[in-house]
Amino acid sequence: MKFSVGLGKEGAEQRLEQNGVSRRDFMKFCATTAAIMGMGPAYATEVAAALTQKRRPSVVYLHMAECTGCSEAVLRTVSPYIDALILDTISLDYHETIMAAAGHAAEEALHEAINAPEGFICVIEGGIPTAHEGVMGKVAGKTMLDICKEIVPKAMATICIGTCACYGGVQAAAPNPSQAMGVSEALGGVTTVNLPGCPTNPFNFVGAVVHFLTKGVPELDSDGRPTLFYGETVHDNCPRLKHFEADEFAPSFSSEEARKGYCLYELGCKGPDTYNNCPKVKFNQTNWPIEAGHPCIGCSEPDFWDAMSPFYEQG
Ligand code: FSX
Ligand code: SF4
Ligand code: F3S
Repeated sequence: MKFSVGLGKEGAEQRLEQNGVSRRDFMKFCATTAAIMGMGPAYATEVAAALTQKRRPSVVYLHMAECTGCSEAVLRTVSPYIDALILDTISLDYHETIMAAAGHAAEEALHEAINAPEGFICVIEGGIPTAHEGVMGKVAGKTMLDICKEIVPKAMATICIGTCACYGGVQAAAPNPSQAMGVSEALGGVTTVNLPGCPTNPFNFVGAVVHFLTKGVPELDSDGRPTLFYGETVHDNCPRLKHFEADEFAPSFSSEEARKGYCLYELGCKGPDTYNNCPKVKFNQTNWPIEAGHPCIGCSEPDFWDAMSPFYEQG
């Protein structure tokens, strides 16, 4: 079962227009994606070509233990309608949250997609419960652990979307009764492209897919994160950095200093220890935690939640 059919460049642009994405919006989106990938404006045309290519990669999107916030972040984006772009760029053959098929029809779609000769990209959202051979997390009568063991080795690449799939995330918070962990760890160290964040910024997802389509697997750091998106800390690019350097800290959320944009370090900010591009990319190209007046809680780090809490104090 497919959500749409590949029609080539003109067809893709037509479909996007039908979804309210004008060519101008589309090129703006491509330029933003190029910038996030560390490329100049000229690269936008290559991004556009990758996003409208005739043969779109088949994607199997699996849900494990999580809150579906990452899917929501991708699907609830505002202008220029990243959801339409993503759904148009990839051939999403299996996604439990949004696919129309259910039961045996859904299982059949999955079986077809993972055995297709042209191959597929596996996207995983959520941690893997591993206690008692994984029985605490099941889909269609199989443990999440067994589903991953079966599908991940067959994929051309596996992208972990969200901190849970990358490292366990909220599910792995102490006392972690299900022994939830990230995909790589649960499968004995298999290589995954990790896009942490709770949730992941949809632009990092699009950027990773475009990178894969144009240049292959991006360079990864020792935690499996593309250095393109996770090469600098939140603190490195924070607009409040000048106040940090001048020892100007907000003593409380309701203080005059907080209103003036002073540094949130004394209110628990984990930005200095957190690698992510939120200050540059923002969510919905609109805002991000620190600009909205809330400290970074370190949501994209491998040891989030335990090592980053308590959120409102420095550890
Ligand atoms: Fe939720 Fe995604 Fe957090 Fe996890 O996000 S926003 S709990 S990273 O896997 O759905
Ligand atoms: Fe660094 Fe956080 Fe202060 Fe920003 S608010 S300068 S990230 S400590
Ligand atoms: Fe997460 Fe911190 Fe960004 S909490 S969304 S990494 S600012």
